[in-house]
Amino acid sequence: MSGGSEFVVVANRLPVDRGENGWRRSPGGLVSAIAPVMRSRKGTWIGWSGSADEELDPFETDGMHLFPVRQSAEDVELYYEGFSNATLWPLYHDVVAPPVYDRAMWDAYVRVNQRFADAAAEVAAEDAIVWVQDYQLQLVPAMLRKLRPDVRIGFFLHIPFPPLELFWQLPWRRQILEGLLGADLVGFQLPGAAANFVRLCRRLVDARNLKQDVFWEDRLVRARAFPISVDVGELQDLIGRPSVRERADELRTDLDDATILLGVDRLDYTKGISERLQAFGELFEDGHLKPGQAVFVQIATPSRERVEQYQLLREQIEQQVGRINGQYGEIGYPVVHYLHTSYDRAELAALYLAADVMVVTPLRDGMNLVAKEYVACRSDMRGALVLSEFAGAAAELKRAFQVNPYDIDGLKSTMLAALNADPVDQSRRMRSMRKRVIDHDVDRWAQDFLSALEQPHQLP
Ligand code: GDG
Repeated sequence: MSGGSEFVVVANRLPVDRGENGWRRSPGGLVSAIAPVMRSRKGTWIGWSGSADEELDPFETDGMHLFPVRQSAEDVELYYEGFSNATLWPLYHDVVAPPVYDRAMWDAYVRVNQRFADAAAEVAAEDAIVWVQDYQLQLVPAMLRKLRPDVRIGFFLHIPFPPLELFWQLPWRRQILEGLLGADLVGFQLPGAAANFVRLCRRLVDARNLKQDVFWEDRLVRARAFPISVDVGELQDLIGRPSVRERADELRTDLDDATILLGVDRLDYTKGISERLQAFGELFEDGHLKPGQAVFVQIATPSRERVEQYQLLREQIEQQVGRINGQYGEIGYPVVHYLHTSYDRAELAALYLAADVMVVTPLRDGMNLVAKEYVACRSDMRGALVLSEFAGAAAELKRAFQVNPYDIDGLKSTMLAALNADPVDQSRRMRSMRKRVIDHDVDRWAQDFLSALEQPHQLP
């Protein structure tokens, strides 16, 4: 049985959100990079609508065919909040929080992955290209291959792939690995992640390999790095708008022309928010900064609010912000502005334009698009980027002020260096980082992945 789509994307979420006037395309680079390919190739996007227990027929929006996959409230709890976000997410991010290993969560993960694979098998045309996204769907490649050996399957992991020594903890390590090996091409953010995967294939399932090509069940599975990027065109359009520039000026005025340090993150324990606030507070304690002279704006977008670790993190960060402001702020001059909310893209662009120092200090991050967005927005060649060595983006943004986020003294001295960088140094660094981001935007990422997937590859 085959369907009519030559090109199929399978992702946990559909690329749309429900607005007041119906469905709207979700913001973000992945959707805008893939949308043109979807249109030109009669593509279908398979995913969940975001509401539990919702039965939706396939529909069309913004020139894309969408094929909703249902999830019950129990699936959301066990497969999404559970196995995806309480097991895999911390395990793949250097176990910065302890992963939960729960058999009922695993059973739900298998069940929901099968549902996605069945949907892909139903909609894919003969010899179609199917592109599966991310850690929630690692079993889909092998499940789909079993149903539809004719299709070409690509998989891209947006988060890090851990070293063997950590992956080994997973009670279902073999099943996950064999799930991924169902793909023809497995894409990672960094070459190191691809190397971790290949090493694991050798050790766990005795697969032979030639460099990054793995031989598995009479097939060739290629592991490669494709660092994801941002939609430079969209950001350039935003910063060109007079309203965005006016808003950036207004933000600076509202903050009394203090030096602005900015953090923009989902409220997630991998993002190193607490470490950076600790370091910033100590700069006041040590007398390097004075209230009114510098201010930290931390946007913390609500995320995974039903997962316990995230609830604890929120309490911890909010207490910390209160403590820092109580200790170092003055009337009219809080030192940290903490905003637990999400903004539209125009407001984010205005914040990027207003920020003197962008502080991106994850403890581990697959890539980190915020760092690249900041660089893409600074066509004025001003501003400085403090960037964790543990963000995938550090491999490309070599001229950022790089830092080990676990080292609080290092964070302090690096923030100070970024704050005090002279304009010539800032502009040299920014020019070099911008070249990289502009030459390697998200369109190029999607094209590179898809052309590698479509390349003929046979066993030697
Ligand atoms: C995963 C990986 C990898 C944030 N706040 C708002 C908002 N954002 C946007 C940012 C950025 C995106 O969300 C966040 O992307 P990141 O890459 O920083 O982080 P994750 O969400 O953890 O993403 C990561 C990425 O996948 C892609 O492969 O880079 O390593 O963890 O675009 O601008 N957008 C809006 N309002 C907000 O308040 N509209």
